[in-house]
Parts: sequence; C-alpha cells; structure tokens
Amino acid sequence: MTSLVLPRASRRKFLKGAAAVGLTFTGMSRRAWAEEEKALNFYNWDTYIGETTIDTFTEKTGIEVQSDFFANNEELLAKLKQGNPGYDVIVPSDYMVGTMITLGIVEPLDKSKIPNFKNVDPTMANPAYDPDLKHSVPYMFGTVGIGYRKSKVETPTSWADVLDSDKYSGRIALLADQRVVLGVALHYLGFSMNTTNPDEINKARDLLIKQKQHLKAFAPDEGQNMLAAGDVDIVMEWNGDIIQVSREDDDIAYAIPNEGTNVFVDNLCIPKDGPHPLNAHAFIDHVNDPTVNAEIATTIEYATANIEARKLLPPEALNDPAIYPAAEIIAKSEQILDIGDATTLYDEAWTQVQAA
Ligand code: N2P
Repeated sequence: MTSLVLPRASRRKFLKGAAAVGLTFTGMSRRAWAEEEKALNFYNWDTYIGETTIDTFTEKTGIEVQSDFFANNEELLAKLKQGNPGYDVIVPSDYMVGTMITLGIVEPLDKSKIPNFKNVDPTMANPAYDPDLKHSVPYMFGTVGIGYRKSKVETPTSWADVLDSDKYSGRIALLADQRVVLGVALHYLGFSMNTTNPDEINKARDLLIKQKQHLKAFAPDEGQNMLAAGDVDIVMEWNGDIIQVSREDDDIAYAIPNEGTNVFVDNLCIPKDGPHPLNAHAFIDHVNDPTVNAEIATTIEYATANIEARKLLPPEALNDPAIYPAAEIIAKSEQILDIGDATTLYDEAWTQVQAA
C-alpha cells in the first residue's frame, strides 16, 4: 500500500480562488449586507443533507445554494483559518466549534432570524463547547463504529478487529480523521481520547503504525463506499453513512464495539466574513423546520437534534440503537474536546502514522 489517503472524487469545487473571492466581500458595507444577492455557499460533510432540502430552500427564498464538501474537521479549519474563502454556512463538530470560537472564526448567531431554533432539543442547548449555543445550532449527532460485510466478517465486538489484529488483513479501512482515529485508538488502549499525555498519544500512534500493514486505506468520509463496492470488508465509519449503504445492501451492518466509542454532535455555524450572513440565517432556520429536518434525518440516517422533527420520524428509526445510541453505549463513550495547544501532539502523531 503506497498512498493510504484516497482522493475524494465526489467533492465538487466551486470556489475559484480564496484571494479573488475574498476581495468581493472584505469591507462589505451595511448597505451591501441589506442587499444580499440570492446566493449561499454551504460547506458540509458529504452525504449529510436531505434529498429535497436545498431545492425547497431555493423554492421558498429564491436563494441558490452551492455546496462544497470537507472530509474532517481539520480540513474545515484549515480552509477557514487563513481567511474565509467564501463560505456562508459550515458544519463543525462539537470540539471544532470550541476551537473556532476561540480563534474568532465563527460569528455569534442572531437568534431572532432563526425562529425554528426553538425546536432544538433543550437537553442539547448548553454544551460546554458553546455555552447557550451563542454560535452554533446542533444539527445531528451520532457515533463512530464498525461497518462490515456480514458474509465476510464475524459480528465485531472489539475495536481490535480494525486496530489490533491481522484477522482481516488488507480488507480494512479506517477514517482519514486524526482526532477520531487516534481518539478511538486511545480509548481502545484504556486512555482518554482527549489525553494531552505525550506517552499515551505515542502509544496510540504506535498501535496504528503497527496495524498499517493490514489496512487498505484511511478513507476520507467514504469508507461506506469502499465497503459497498467490495473493496474492503470492515471499516471504521460514522453510523449514518453505514446505515445509508445498508439500505441498498442487506449484507452490510453497523456495530459499536464493546469498549465504547466517540459520540459526536455536528452543528450549523456561520463563519466570519461570509458573503451572505442573512441568507445563512435563513438557511439554518429552514434546516430546523420540523418537516424539512425530518426529511434530512430520514435521508442521512443520523440522529437529529431537532425534537419537533423527531416527533415526525417513524418509531423504527427512533428505536434503532444504531441511529439513536443507547444510554449504556453513551455511558462508556467519549466526546472529543478542544484541547488547545496540545492539538499539535495529535498533528505530529498523525503525520507520523501517515508517513510510516
Ligand atoms: C457524513 C459524516 C458526518 C458525521 N458523511 C461526521 N461528523
């Protein structure tokens, strides 16, 4: 295996160049703000919006949406850190919202422009990464787990199957996501996925380096496609992505190992210096309309943070522990946290894993 990180064919590019686009909105006046063009640039995870969401928004508002896709939070951060190249709405996970607030990358939201904010689950309304949700609206939550081909793989019960075993050598993909993969490796070794202890991080790094000979790929948010195509038999992936492909192929299933896992919350945010902040608020409101939101949750098979939408979902979805994780799973799982400067320890460990 030479290059483990695969190119992502599905990602569409719409931005012509950061500097050129940046010039069009730097120093935008209040008047220009009030006269926003009917456009919105949405930077999302792949396979993470409903089939009709964008069209119904355009029908309702006349605003045309262009979508671009990132594969992990670090890619999203890297795109915005040097100045917003033109995005209006982004979808960072929990810890990345915290990082972006600290760095001043996301704007406080004007809740008066998001009346459907009232539909957000009140138990999710005061997260440590963004107290009182001043900068973020929870979108979907989920788990990292194992997607597998039932005819080829015994029901996985431990992360060892993908992290610490030659049982499925050459038939394994992990996510191309440094905090998730190092985090799950740390958790498997009995350490916190938010440790800042260099020895522990190095142990997780060494486990991954040792396992690398058995891996087919670190797949950037598309392990489910490799599994569906038969390129691998077992993948570390986000739950909804696996459930999406299992609808088309009943030989595919999702399991959460007994050790527990990473539980995440993804959020809608408005980055600083986006060209269309009013349209961005309108879009976030649209996504939180219960009917719109229920169609999204049904399409992407993730757990929605919108309680009014949940009321519209079938009991099979709400009672499916692969979608809405059971309390006992959550109890033995962890959320990834913003660990500030110690993030560089993970950057270094990940670089070493990739280079090994
Ligand atoms: C969608 C992945 C979304 C979950 N493909 C990752 N936070």
